[in-house]
Amino acid sequence: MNHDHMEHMQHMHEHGASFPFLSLLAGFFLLGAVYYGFRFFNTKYLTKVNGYLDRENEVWHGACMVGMVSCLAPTWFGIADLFWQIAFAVGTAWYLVRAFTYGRSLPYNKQWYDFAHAAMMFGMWWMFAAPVSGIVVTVVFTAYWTWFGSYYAMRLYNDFKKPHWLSFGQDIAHFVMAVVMALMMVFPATFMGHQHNMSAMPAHDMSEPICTSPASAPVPATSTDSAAPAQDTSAGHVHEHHGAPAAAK
Ligand SMILES: [Cu+2]
Repeated sequence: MNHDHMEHMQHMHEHGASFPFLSLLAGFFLLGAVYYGFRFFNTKYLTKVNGYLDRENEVWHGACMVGMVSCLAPTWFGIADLFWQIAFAVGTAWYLVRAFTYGRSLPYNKQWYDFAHAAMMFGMWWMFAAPVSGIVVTVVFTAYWTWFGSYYAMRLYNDFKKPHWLSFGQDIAHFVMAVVMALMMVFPATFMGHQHNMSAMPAHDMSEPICTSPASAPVPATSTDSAAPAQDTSAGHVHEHHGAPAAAK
């Protein structure tokens, strides 16, 4: 087996394995968006089950779900990064204001819920903006998402005692989001695989946002999933970019 062939197999493997993984995750969050859409519109049902209505919660949770889809499968909707940067900045501010004002007088609410959601919005904003980077950022966000995920793992466990699809839906949505976010912080390159040729950037530039739409970050033709097999037929020079960072961009 020659070197070129091995590289070819590696190439095929990347496109065969990473693409469905990210798409499946995106599909999950798309379901989450549908779920929060349902919650938003079925006000009577929600009031009956929960005993209260909080439509801004449904809006912002839905935004998080669509934002996750945009991050994992940027071509599905083609929403610009700038949109999410603005939306999640507003969301962060929204929950901070809420935490200190009217959120405190909502009988079903707790102040720490609003802080947790402000941090959730901030985490989403970070995915699309990533103004600075470094080990401290990684550790802080990973710690936050691990705490967030653990809390919802506990709630999922409790869901089995008194099952209801509404509470299960919100708990699984939060839990999976926390797990994916924590993994994104630790393995950013894995989650950029859909848009970038992973092996072309072994030392991923940490200052680059993990979530970038195709519009704001045009990718080289060799990185598109559908075009890949056709380019693998020549004598082997097509793969030079794998080991040569200078040729990658
Ligand atoms: Cu929430």
